[in-house]
Amino acid sequence: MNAFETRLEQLQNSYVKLISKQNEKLEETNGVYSRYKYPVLTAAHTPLFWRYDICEQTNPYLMERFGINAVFNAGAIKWRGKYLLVARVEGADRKSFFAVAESSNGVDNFVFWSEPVRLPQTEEPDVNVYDMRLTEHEDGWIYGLFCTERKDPAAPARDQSMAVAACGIARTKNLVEWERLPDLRTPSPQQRNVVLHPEFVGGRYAFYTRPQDGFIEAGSGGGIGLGFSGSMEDAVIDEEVIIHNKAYHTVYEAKNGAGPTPIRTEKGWLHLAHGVRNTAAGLRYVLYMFMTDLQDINKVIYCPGGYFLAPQGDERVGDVSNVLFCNGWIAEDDGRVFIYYASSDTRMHVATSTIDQLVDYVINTPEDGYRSESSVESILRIIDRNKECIDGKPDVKR
Ligand code: M1P
Repeated sequence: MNAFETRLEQLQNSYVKLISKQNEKLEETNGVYSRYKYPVLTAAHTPLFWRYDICEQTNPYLMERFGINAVFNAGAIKWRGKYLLVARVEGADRKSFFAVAESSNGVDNFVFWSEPVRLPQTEEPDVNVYDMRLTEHEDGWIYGLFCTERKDPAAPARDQSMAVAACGIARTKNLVEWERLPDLRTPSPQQRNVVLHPEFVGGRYAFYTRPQDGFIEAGSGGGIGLGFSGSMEDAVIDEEVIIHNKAYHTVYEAKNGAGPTPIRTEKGWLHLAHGVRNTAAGLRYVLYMFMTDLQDINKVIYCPGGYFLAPQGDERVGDVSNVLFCNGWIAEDDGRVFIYYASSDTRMHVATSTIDQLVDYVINTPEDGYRSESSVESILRIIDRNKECIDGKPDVKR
């Protein structure tokens, strides 16, 4: 074998080793969910065919021709028996695009489909697209709502970072061919983290929104909003009502945003969202949960205090460190839930739980009392209950 062939074989061997690796559920758990040892998708999971020209004549050094920087913030869906992630794949050039990866068991061996998603454009082409939420709507379509980012036309020449974020909409029946619809129009100047509710509400489409004044700062906007539109072909929301706002001294003090499509349970709609606060080390993104009423989806009926999932160990470090973000989960008919979350804008992980565990967590975790004294009171209530429970059982450890 010559040097080219040897290198190609090495590349192929390490790729096959990576996509064949079995994941391991971590033993340590808080009883609510279990994490897994290895990320389910990374930049190295992207096919060699996308990154390398493997013709010796045109690429004698077998150089990478298109670098991939990160794979993160994936939408998720169970489709024809497979677990699919529609990942945000970010090139070395900073541009993101979408690509579908599939697995047979949802926890390992995710393999990308042969080509990235060919996303049709609107009259105003996207500069950057990211964070697709997939919703199997009762109208029969699978919708992908995502952020489309374009340069702010009002940006002065000295500022090449000013952008406008809006909600792009595409729909599909097979996750291969996508129909692009006009971007969502709302009263807010910018939108990110928009999620489509899976059912009609009063005959209309319902959207969870995140109004914001500027590109990064939610500003006077912020909070998770709810708005309605009679159509998806020309989706317009006239009024956004905030159903879960940012709040002082919480994990969603600076901003928050809806995560994946909510899951219907007997007790209410389960929501997973991200909350952001500012620290001396920069923004910290964690995941939190809440539940809304089945009949009145703008009514939050339970909201456990604090975070549900926060960056831990290696998850803390990446391109944008100290970030967990989730825009995809899969609820199985047997009650299992696969939560696909990204760490530090770099890689994808999975955590598993069940509907019963998540509902129990949401209903029985004390709410945020907004003061240290209330936290102590919550602990004292648990201690009191434990005292009653162990009464006459001398062996129980305190
Ligand atoms: O870098 C962290 C996240 O920042 C944005 O989320 P939000 O609009 O809620 O602040 C998004 O760009 C997201 O993709 C990113 O993971």
